[in-house]
Amino acid sequence: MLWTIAGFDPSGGAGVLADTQTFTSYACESVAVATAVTAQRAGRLSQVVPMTGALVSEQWARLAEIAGPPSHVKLGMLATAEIAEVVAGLLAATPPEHVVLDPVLRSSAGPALEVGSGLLEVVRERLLPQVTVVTPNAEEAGRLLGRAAPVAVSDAQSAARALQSQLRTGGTALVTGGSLAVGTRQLAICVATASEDRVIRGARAAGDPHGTGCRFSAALLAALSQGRSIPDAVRSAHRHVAQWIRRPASL
Ligand code: PXL
Repeated sequence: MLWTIAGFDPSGGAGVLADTQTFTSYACESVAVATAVTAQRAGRLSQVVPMTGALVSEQWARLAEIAGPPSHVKLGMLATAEIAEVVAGLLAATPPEHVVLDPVLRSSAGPALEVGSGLLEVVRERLLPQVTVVTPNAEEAGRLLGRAAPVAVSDAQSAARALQSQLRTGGTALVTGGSLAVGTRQLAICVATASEDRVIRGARAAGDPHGTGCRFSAALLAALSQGRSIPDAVRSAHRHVAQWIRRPASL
């Protein structure tokens, strides 16, 4: 059973709907805890209303009563420092086998999702040490490290290495996203594991980035839950997202 803790995007482009769709396409069962309700469509996000920390905790508790504590968790938009604190406490109480963090700090659709003050600090101090895989894009990697967003692949690789040292022992940091282009047709996913640095290249699909980060990290968790190695899971998640970008869009 895979868990996603993330925001609700009614269009299903990003957030919990995107995550559960992705899990289903890997034939994984899943449940979802909503952290915020948004009003948006691709390209226009007009409102974000966060849940309370108490409501997030209640959702988690009811699920745990039927499913037991989670073994595989994906964290997406946590929306507020209060929610991130609650989630950090729940993870610490029963540490899951895998926690994949997609550190949503801002929406690609605009400033409406600029997150509550203090969230960055809670993510850095309370969540990163509990995470087994973190998947920032270049901008998020820069914010997490308090440095400029990496532009060159070599800078992204050193950012991944710096983040890896802050994760749960044995964790993996990936710096990913379409901004890390290699020529016009490929992109680089910079991977830092406990034992090595490597760049995995994938096809660069032209298209709307909305929801790609959510789907990448959800696919990664699904592939890891099926026992795949990190490089295999990364390639699989990349292919999954590239195919999704190329889909005939209806919304
Ligand atoms: O892609 C970032 C993101 C994550 N989660 C939710 C969102 C967005 C961007 O709009 O709405 C719920």
